[in-house]
Amino acid sequence: ENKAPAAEGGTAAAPSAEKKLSVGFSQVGAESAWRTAETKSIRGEAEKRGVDLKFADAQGKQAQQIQALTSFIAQKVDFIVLAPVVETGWEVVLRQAKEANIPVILVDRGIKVSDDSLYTTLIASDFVAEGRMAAEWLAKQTNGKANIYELQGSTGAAPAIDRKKGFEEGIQQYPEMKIVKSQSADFTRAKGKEVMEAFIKSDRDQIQAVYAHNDDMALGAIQALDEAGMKPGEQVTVISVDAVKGAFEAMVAGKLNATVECNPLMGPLVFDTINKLRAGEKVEKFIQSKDQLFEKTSAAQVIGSREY
Ligand code: GYE
Repeated sequence: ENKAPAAEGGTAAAPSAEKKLSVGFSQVGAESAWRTAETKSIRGEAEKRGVDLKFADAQGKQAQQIQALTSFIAQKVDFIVLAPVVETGWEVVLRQAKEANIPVILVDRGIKVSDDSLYTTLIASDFVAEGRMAAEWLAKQTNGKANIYELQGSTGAAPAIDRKKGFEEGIQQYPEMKIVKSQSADFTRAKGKEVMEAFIKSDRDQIQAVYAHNDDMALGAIQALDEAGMKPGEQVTVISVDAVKGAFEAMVAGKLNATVECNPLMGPLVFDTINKLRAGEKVEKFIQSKDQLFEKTSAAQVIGSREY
């Protein structure tokens, strides 16, 4: 059979114009300020680096994420970036990506799979650690005695599962810290207000502290507490996670007591990681973002430097 001349030491075909790196990004949705900050960071960085980014917003539905990944595979993208809305149900589509030799980079939320070769790396915070930080802060703030009302994130999502787990571990050693009621408010401000209104209706005089898995739900809860004349940030201690701008504004106003940062500005790290993989370098299976807790006492000095 006739071999290509290049294979016999002839002149290799002239290299075509450098093909643009193509990346398919399947995003959860636009449920919170944190989420839109993450989207902005990844899309902005792709723009800056001249990457052909195909973006798909799944409106919070896993079926739409799976559809997007199937389409990225058909388009033969070079890499897939996935922020998985829930932990389970990814085996089939990730196996298809693996068979198509398309590396998958998870951002922001982890997954449960039987074979972890189905994704290359996870770039995220440690949500269990965030839950523990929130619990330890609340224990100090309340001298280890509080009736806590918990607003959980989206059912089945890694941050909701792990922030609950870490918080429960953190309060275990304090017998007088109790989670009296706990319900999902799906990471949104509107649902956070709704669920808090229900808690107030049934348990008004018992509520001493609110633990929200993200700032958007905390801000909704604060609105409900305000409308019920319950002094959030003073009579009721409120702590949440994300550290978005709205949380700093609420802390400056004295209505939110503390928030644990979960950094969404992953754009540069995502594309640096892709470049390492393209250069054949090994990357860690879990690339962890560092988090820290902010309190209302320092919010006024810090708010000006916040990027999201
Ligand atoms: O805390 C919340 C968003 O997955 C870490 O999802 C993310 C969470 C974040 O809706 O605001």
